[in-house]
Amino acid sequence: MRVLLVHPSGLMYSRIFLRLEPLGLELVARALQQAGHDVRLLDLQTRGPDDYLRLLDGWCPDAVGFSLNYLANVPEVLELAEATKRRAPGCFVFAGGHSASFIARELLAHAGGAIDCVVRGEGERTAPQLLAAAARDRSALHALPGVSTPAGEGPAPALLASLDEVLPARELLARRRAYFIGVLDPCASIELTRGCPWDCVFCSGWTFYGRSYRKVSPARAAEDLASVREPGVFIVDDVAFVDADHGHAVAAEIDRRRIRKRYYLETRGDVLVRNQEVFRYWKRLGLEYMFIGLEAIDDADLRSLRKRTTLGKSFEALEVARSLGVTVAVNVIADASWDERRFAAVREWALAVPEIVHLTVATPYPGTETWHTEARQLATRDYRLFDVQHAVVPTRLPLARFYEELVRTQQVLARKHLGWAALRATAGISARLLARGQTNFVRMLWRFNGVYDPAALRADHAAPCRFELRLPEHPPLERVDPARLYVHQPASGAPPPAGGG
Ligand code: B12
Ligand code: SF4
Repeated sequence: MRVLLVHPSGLMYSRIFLRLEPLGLELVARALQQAGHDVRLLDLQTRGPDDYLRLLDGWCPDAVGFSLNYLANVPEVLELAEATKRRAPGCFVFAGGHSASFIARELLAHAGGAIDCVVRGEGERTAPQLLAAAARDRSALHALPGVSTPAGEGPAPALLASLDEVLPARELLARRRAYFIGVLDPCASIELTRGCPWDCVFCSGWTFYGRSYRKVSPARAAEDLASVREPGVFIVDDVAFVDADHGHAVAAEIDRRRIRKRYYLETRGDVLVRNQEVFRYWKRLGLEYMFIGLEAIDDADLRSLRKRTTLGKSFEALEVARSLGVTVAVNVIADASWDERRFAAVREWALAVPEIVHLTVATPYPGTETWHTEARQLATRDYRLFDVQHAVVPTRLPLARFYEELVRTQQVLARKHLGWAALRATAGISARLLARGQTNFVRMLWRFNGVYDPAALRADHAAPCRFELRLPEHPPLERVDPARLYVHQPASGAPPPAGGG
């Protein structure tokens, strides 16, 4: 079959700080190639909808698969699916990815026949099975594990036994130089582990994989990395180096093969404190940027998010990170209940620390516990606003005022590391990048005010809305049974220990 895989356009956040390759889709692409399909990949983060329609009309794929990791991309994918069926009624349209997996049934209902089926969970095994079955008979697809169609839902998909079997089809992506994060420009992505053993209430990273945690073998990780041409590498793991021995083994393999890259990774503060040595090793290998999910700057908030760590541990982590000499970015989650004083306190704190501080807005998502405890209070159900930059639950401050405070705070934080100050601090790097024709980083330094604008954020709430998120079918719950949220059911019922108290 001719199969076209499509990643939707980038969200607000990625218009400034970064744009990264769709690694999940590249893995699905390789698995489909291994099953004998002719596969093309189109990334609408770097291309326009016209490019999609041209490819659809010109190449005439037998099947089109959309990646839907982000809830905010749902309306775009629904409209592309509708356009696909209008132009090519026989084309088999399917969708998969993180968010699609949690809202499979409602996605199919919105699509009204424009999406033939949704793949829940990992796509490497299910997508080839699905297309093989679709080539024979499209009427019984809903019996397959991890597949939902308007006719019904197959059982929960099994987790892949090994992450080593499929390497990403990176060569299928044109415009690879468009992918970057900060000064890592251009930048590729790599996965060393999959899943997370913690269980924060606002996060669906752990419920997707049934709170499992799996590792790529060091040999496979190094082989993948050796094939990467970009000098920068984004490690997509939810929490890097939870298992220090694995982190060491991968580093040793990379070291042995003399692979030299510059890395960005995300981790938890308590993991960094506990496993300092492995981070030091990676620093020697080229670790430059680290994102630590701080989420809150007071202990009561950390407890309510079930972060299973303390503020003391977070601050200790910042000390460790500083001692390593890597650039650190942290995230704080702004709650709808915040007033002017709270925003001011965050600004004050953020200006006092040397780290880059990001501020996102607390957002209940399908697949999270907060979705089942708080979704009923939503102020909007417009998918496009579920991007952690908009307030989707009622704010204590009037909404316009909330956005003014939010953007003011973000501006203060951004001024620390964007604009002239950053250009001065990174003058050498900027000049080298420009000389190589890499302009993503330098352009990023100027984009902030064009993208973050309180009036525009407010106006987004008034935009006509065709597709609305469905609420849970039950009243808000006091407690949620996590297993009911899982996309993949882990082999053994018991989750691995998360540690960190
Ligand atoms: C890396 C990452 C990013 C990268 C994006 C890279 C990219 N271009 O895709 C960056 C840093 C840019 C990013 C940004 C954001 N992210 Co992000 N991100 C992740 C993260 C940590 C890992 C994703 C990943 O690459 N995994 C590895 C690959 C192999 O897995 P995968 O993509 O899921 O693909 C597998 C399956 O999903 C499936 N699959 C995927 N696509 C398809 C398509 C088909 C057809 C099929 C059959 C199967 C299939 O098969 C793949 C192989 O098994 C996830 C958390 C997570 N654990 O998933 C959050 C996550 C997806 N991000 C999230 C959020 C909120 C954001 C932001 C909105 C945050 C912000 N601060 O503004 C932005 C929005 C960016 C945008 N879209 O423009 C949320 C999504 C919430 C939601 N429900 O919408 C997640 C779940 C984090 C969380 N714990 O809450 N993110
Ligand atoms: S530690 Fe990070 S990835 Fe894991 S559950 Fe908490 S927020 Fe999600």
